[in-house]
Amino acid sequence: MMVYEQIAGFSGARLCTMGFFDRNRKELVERGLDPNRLPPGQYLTDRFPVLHVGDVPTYQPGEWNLSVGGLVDQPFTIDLDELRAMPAVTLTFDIHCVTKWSKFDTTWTGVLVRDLFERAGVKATASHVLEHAEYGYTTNIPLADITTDQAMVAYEFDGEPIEQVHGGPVRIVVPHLYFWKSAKWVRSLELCDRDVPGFWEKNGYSMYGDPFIEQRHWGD
Ligand SMILES: Nc1nc2c(c(=O)[nH]1)N[C@H]1C(S)=C(S)[C@@H](COP(=O)(O)O)O[C@H]1N2
Ligand SMILES: [Mo]
Repeated sequence: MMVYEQIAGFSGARLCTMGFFDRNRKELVERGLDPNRLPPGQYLTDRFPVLHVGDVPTYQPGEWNLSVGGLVDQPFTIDLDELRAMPAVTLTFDIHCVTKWSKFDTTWTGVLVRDLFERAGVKATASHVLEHAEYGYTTNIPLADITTDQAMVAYEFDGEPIEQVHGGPVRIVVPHLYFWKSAKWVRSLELCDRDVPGFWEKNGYSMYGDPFIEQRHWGD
């Protein structure tokens, strides 16, 4: 398995008696930021690390589409133009990767997942969602966590189309869970009546992934 990870500027070296993480947290306070925004065991970066398994898809935005299916009344498939025609939200939030970087105030534009689900008509038996992305990446999430007023199918970052390395043309963004729950290059959302482990979840990562209580692995 090939995991591509680019975390510039992080060496983990101890430059003084204080460890990297303590120093990073101290700098955050000095910058006037609320330290409670940084979950335990995380460090703040101003960069935007790129992290994924395998290759970056090479398709053109016109070739992309998204299916909503599984336990819904009206399964449908939507292309990028149709997605862009839906009511959009632009929201700013902090993101947290299980490899310990956090980034504050990232701004995304897209459609709330719950608006897509409303169109599909979620059956009463649905309790979880499996996000399916290009090349077979999957991640599982409770229905309630992907239908918040923040969870979105995003097509812009900082007012520009999402770069392909960051999941463009379209990715999921669910800010309150570790960022592996936010599938890049998302292609379908499957409503399920049980919690089915996705790619990292099968490999020992938490079924839920709350960064504020460090639910990194099974049993956390
Ligand atoms: N399709 C796909 N989505 C993915 C991943 C992946 O490997 N494949 N990695 C996840 C992980 S672990 C993280 S931290 C974020 C990274 O997003 P970024 O590269 O835009 O920072 O994407 C998530 N979504
Ligand atoms: Mo991650």
